[in-house]
Amino acid sequence: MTPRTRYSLRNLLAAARRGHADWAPAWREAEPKAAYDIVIVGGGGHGLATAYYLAKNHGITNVAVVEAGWIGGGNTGRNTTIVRSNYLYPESARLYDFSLKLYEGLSHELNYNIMLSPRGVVTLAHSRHDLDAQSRWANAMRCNGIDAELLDLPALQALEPRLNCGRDARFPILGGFVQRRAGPARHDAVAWGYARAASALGVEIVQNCPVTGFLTQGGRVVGVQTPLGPIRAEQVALAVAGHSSVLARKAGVELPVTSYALQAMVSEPVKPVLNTVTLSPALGTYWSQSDKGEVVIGGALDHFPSYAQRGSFDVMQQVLAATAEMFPTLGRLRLLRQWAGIVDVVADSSPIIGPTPVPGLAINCGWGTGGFKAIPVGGWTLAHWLATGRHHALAEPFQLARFHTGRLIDEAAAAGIAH
Ligand code: FAD
Ligand code: PYC
Repeated sequence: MTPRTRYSLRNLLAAARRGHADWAPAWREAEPKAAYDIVIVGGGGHGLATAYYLAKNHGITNVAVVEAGWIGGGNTGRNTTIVRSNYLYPESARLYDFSLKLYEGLSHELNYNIMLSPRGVVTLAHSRHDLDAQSRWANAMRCNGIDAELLDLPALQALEPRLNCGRDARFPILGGFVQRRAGPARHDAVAWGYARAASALGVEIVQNCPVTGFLTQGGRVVGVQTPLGPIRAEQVALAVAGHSSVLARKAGVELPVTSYALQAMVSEPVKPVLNTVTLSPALGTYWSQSDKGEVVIGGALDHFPSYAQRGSFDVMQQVLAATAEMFPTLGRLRLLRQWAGIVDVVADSSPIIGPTPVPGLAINCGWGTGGFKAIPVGGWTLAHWLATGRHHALAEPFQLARFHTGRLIDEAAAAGIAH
């Protein structure tokens, strides 16, 4: 044993005895002040990223993020971490690819390893119709300057050798396509990285503080009500995902959002068995392997609206049956955990970013099953609106007003897991 390793072992022992007692907190835990320039409701990725970019891009630091539970405890810490920009329409392609580019530099930007792993996201085709739709989809991506490669069966099998590509499979595969720049990232790290960086710039993070209502004056929102008392603000921004419609209604805003449970599960950890993230939109199921070795298996939305954060048994059963058919080797694994999050679904499967009809109240919601990948761009563009009172060009098409003008951007087909 070298002197150096002896020294580190001594340090390790001392650290084990001390526990976490003298660790510096990554962000300051604040008691709310009476007033801020901006209060952001919801300490998920979108709320925290909004706070960070307000401070970083616009120099606005008199900001509080007010979170009902713990930061990242909502969908941001419950998702299956797929980051991709393989959308169909130019508006979405621009939005999600900007986000992917921010993700590509995020570990460096935040000085926090978010473990982005561009291992490729594969979408499977099970029919002639799927193949035609995917050719159009991949070609649209390339026209929008985003990488996409169509895959025939041998290419697919080479990429993912354990995938059941047999002719006699219950769900035969005809081909697919891959976005190679896409892949998973560590979800908690995204929340913690933004929280730490925002806090370092002066943003206050208040946890265990549910917003229960709004302060209004002359028809304008001028703050929020909480169990810790009222907090005044020149502007309030909501980033509460599945709770958006409930909370917005308290300010008199009706949102075209329906909330559903979306579930996922992980197996016991095993050595590397999956190379990519693979989705079968037709089966409503997808698979990847975490860096710890757990096989991550996700399913489609529950069939009915709900705020019960657990996910129903019939979806789980269907997902596991599809898993055993598509990856027969995975059929022998034991499940370790199953969980769900409440996601905010909008009719055209696209987000809502910007003002509401009530002055002083802005919103970021409607990401449904797919907003983890959009955390950087959601934060960037909402911060732009709050700081300047103007839409960021990327967010302009995604206003709430589109439900009046009818200019919907229907991304249901590219939503990965439909929402
Ligand atoms: P959240 O992270 O949910 O944060 C909202 C916060 O608001 C919560 O912390 C909540 O406690 C808080 N809040 C609610 N009400 C109040 C209140 N009254 N006062 C104060 N705070 C409040 N997306 C992808 O891109 N890729 C994926 O692979 C993917 N997989 C998914 C798998 C599952 C199982 C689930 C559930 C979702 C998945 N998503 C995925 C979707 C993604 O997780 C969400 O779109 C994204 O995390 C939304 O982030 P957010 O910050 O808006 O919401
Ligand atoms: O947005 O890629 C996605 C996704 C897949 C499963 C759930 N969300």
